[in-house]
Amino acid sequence: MSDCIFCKIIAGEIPSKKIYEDDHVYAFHDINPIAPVHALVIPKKHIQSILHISQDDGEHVHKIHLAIQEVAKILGVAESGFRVITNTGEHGQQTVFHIHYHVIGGRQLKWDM
Ligand code: DGP
Repeated sequence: MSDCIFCKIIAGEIPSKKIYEDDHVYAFHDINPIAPVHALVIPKKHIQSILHISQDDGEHVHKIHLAIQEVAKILGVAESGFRVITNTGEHGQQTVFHIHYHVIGGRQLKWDM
């Protein structure tokens, strides 16, 4: 989508700090981290939110989870643990409407972060 900032990041039109990339997934550091580790893992396919995943998106969803494993290992939080969050819609405080998985860790997290 031409007006989507995450599509522009995937295309290299907006700079980002890449952590991991494969055919289906791009992962990069969040611009506004809330913890020592705060990555965003996104499908290269533009999917608006968790509510917009279709029956045909199984490979994207699978590859995102495998990429999250890789990101956790690369950033050194696979052993200590981390949290994965997908904000959805207004009450979920979703601000970028290209589905993304926050990978947060590097410190002890509480339920209210
Ligand atoms: P959410 O509230 O779940 O939609 O989170 C969107 C996240 O995206 C937020 O934590 C900040 C991050 N973000 C927004 N614009 C950019 C950008 O241009 N670059 C990077 N690296 N992160 C961004």
